[in-house]
Amino acid sequence: MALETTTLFDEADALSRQIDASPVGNAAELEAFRIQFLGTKGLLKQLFGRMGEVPADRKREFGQRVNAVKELAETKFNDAKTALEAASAQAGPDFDLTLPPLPPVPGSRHPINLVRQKIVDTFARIGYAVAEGPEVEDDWHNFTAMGTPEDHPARDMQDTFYIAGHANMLLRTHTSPVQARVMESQKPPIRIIVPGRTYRNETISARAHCVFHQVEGLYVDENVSFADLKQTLLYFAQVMFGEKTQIRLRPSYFPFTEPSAEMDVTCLICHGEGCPVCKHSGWVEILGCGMVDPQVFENCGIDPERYTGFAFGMGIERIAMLTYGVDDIRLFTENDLRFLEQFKAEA
Ligand code: 2U9
Repeated sequence: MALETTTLFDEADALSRQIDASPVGNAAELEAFRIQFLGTKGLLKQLFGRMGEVPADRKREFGQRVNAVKELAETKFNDAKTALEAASAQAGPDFDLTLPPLPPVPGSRHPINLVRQKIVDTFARIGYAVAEGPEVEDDWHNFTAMGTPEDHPARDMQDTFYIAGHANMLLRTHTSPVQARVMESQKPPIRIIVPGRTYRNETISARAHCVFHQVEGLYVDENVSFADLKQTLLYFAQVMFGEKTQIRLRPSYFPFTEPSAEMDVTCLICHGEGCPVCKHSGWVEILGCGMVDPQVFENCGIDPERYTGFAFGMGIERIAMLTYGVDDIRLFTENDLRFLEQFKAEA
């Protein structure tokens, strides 16, 4: 009897070690553990069932020992169950393949694209055709034909991206070479609007970027005058920014136009009242323009004795910033959805 009692106590100890060693790392192991140790026919129940074999004076001690082993099993079971539930909650619920799909998230047009389209549409209404050309240009079309001589500082490596290993090839610094190419291949009248990406070796900041967008325009025919230029740009400003918009032209200089001017419009934000955007002047600069220099016509095979023309150019980013009140040009290239989604209603 004494020997058997020792064996039952030893069995309780062995069961405790077995519980310790049993794996409960996943749902299947946990369920097997429950059945083996805690189930109605489990090892703990079986050991309790042998109480009859324990002498009366040690029954209490044996009951306490088996209860301690049972507690060990229950604690291990409950801890593992909690841990598994937490892990599966983190992994998310299983997919229910019968659920209908989430509605598609509609995209939106980029603000640069919206402004470009509005400019192009405005000129299309008065007979301008869109012209496009290569972003990798030769220095003849980008600089020489446009009146920028070989020793001009704009040609410096610091201002222009040259194509390594290809002498005289560069990333266009403006869209003007497209107009030069059109004039080489077409006879006047020419009425074109030229949107496109341009490159300048600028240090990137809130105000400047090395990749930006321009729209330029060119009108060549007999008897084109500065008055035509002014009236065309007034029409443009009033369609683009509202019919009450006023314009003013200030004398300026460009290598490809003579005379040249910069055009201001009444401030898009305060409409002339004065605000930080227009620095309280009531006016904001929107574009450059002028009468095409006769030398540029000559360079592109157009007879300057017979034809005159005007041209203008504007930065799309600048107009988008003024229109939407954007204060950092880098937002246009960062593709942050929180920024881009604001233009959804416009698309
Ligand atoms: C040809 C002849 C003349 C295009 C012109 C400007 C004035 C101008 C700037 C505006 C802001 C460039 O993006 S910007 O920095 N452009 O001020 N552009 S006249 O003149 C031409 C173009 C082609 C054959």
